[in-house]
Amino acid sequence: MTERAPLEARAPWIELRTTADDWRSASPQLLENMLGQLHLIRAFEEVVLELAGEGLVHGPAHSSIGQEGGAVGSIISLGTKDAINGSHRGHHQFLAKVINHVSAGKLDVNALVTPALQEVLQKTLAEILGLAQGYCSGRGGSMHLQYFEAGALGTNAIVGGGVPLAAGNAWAQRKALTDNITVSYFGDGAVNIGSVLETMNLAAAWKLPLAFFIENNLYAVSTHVSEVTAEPRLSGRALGFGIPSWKVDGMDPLAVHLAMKEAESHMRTGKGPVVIEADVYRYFHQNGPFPGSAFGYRTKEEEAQWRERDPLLRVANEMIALGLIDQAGVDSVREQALAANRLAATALLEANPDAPGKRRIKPELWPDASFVNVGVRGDTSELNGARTLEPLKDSGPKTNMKFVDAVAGVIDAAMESDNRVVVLGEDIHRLNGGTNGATKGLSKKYPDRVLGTPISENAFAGLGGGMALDGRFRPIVEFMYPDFMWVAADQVFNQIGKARHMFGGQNPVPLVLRTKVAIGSGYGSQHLMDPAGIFATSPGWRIVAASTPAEYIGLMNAALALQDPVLVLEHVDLYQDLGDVPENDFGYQIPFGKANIRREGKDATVLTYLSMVKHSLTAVEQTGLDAEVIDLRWLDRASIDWTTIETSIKKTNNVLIVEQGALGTSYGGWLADEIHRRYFDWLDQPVQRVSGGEASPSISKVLERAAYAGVEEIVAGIARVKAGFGGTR
Ligand SMILES: Cc1ncc(C[n+]2csc(CCOP(=O)(O)OP(=O)(O)O)c2C)c(N)n1
Repeated sequence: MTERAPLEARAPWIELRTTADDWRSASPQLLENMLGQLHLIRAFEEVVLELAGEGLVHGPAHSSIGQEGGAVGSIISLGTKDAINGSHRGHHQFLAKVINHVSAGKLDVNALVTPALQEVLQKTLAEILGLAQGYCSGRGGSMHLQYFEAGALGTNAIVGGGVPLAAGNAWAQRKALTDNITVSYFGDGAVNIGSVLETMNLAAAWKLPLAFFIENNLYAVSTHVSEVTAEPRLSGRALGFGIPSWKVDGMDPLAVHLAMKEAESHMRTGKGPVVIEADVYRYFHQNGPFPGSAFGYRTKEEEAQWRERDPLLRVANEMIALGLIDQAGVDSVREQALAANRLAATALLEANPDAPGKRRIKPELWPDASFVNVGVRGDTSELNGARTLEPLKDSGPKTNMKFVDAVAGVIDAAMESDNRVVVLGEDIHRLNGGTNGATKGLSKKYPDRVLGTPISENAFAGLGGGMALDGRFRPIVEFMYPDFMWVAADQVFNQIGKARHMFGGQNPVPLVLRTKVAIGSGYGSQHLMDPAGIFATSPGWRIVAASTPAEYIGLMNAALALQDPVLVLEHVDLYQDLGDVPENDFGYQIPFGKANIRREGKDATVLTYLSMVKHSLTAVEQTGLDAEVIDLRWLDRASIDWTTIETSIKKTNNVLIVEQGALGTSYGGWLADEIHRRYFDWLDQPVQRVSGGEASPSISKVLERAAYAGVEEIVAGIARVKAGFGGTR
């Protein structure tokens, strides 16, 4: 007979409800703070909806009206150094956190709005309207509210997208030996997305002080939670990851506060993450000033029932019952909150001269259109004064070293000299340096800064992004193969690449992402891409690619010094190559934005990078063409060396771009386009290109070789260039 024993989850899962005793024991100041915050936030969003109704809010305005209790209850006890982030519906969390910050956790209901608070309301409203005086200079708007100094890390328009970033912040909180915590807010809809679930696993495995705060308002746009999951008690998700979790009535801010206090003591004492699910309700539709019932997915009766349990009413009534305030006092709080928010709006609006009776945004408050591209990346001033070296031209003493040892060596040196440097990726802590030996020796020397991750590229890339945004640590993230960037695409491109610009251009994102191109290794269709083209056409990223060990050292050092995300490309074909590197020197940088002319010539300019540099040199020698071979080294559009390229093109008047990978996602596409635009008059023929074919390389050796470009294809490319010379040479 089979034996069957019931198993129990390791972590507790409880529902917390308040009693009359809890209200009696709550400190009057706490309740006063709650009442003040709830009213300030409610009135703020009412004004936002008013403006949305007048057509003054460009884009969506997702109000949280009705569900303020979750944010206020959970944030009210947090300090400035505790951090939060949130989703597209984040006005309430942002305001609660910033109000805490500027009021030092103490509101006076008789004089609710201090000048500092008035400024908060105005700057937040200005941001939502897209105005220059907003917290993110108008770049972020309603869905990207960030005020770092207040511990508001930034809200996020990708459902679940902020959660991995919060994990990075939580990692930094703990690693910096603080007991500060990080809270990530998201909705019921986000509970079903990979970013959240991957991060729950990672945070639990690494015991991060991170609260996953679910605002369960029952609807994702118009889809009811019960339609999309078989377990609509969403805090139950935590059990699968060994995370303790609380379910609480979010219309009762004190209940949320008490649950949070329990959760805080868990997190602050190093026990790891928590999940809190607050049942809340948004009175309005997904965005805009109409109720959800107007769109037919829920009833007016349901809305009325939830409104009866309004969190503002709840706190006011409990306080009245306790004799802490009377109705006139509550009315005064409401009036003060409304007046302050109206005043904030008035400061930003004026009568519209073209539409009598209507308002418009004061024209002088818009950002200048010339601000559009400022801060896509930083200004590189952080590299000023760095020691640079051109190691292939340097005549100092040299050591012969394998490329892969240069990778491990320079990371080792960086970790030795800067204990902010942290390395993370799959298996990098084992196998004598990961799958290729590129992190050899590091886990022994720096066991707490070499982090072997779960197979969760989206979560651990985002965690690196969160560390970078936080700034206390310098992550080097490894993707075992470049194609895995698609798995992590949200964090890589929507979050890490866009963060600086989206939040106003000031927030550095110093993250290094290493990956190896493995074309030729037989790993097939899903492992063998060259990602340079995708990164080059995505905002925010810088890209470096070394063709020799000595240049790798200098490029990695520059990448680590930069305040931007930098993709550091490697190639399996290069790992075993030997090259001379400066003796006992892992500390120099390759000059920023400088290509390297590897062969001077006058007949054609060959632009290439990574392993294709050596193949191009071979091909040029085979053909006898007097070509100038330029190793680009810096590949992104902001760092590429136009001076060297231009000088060469003006000399040769012919260009061949050489890359190894597939045609569709190729790097050369944008570069050829740019060269045509910049140097059309100097070109004797269209830019010629060598790349792989349309197919991603297959596992079959023959088909793989047919799919990518090598020496033969470069020779053929050179022949095409020669054919284009015409009769003059
Ligand atoms: C990855 C992603 N998918 C879809 C959307 C479009 N979208 C924006 S908000 C939303 C609903 C989110 O619901 P929930 O997570 O419950 O948050 P709520 O709006 O209820 O606060 C959707 C589908 C998005 N922004 N991101």
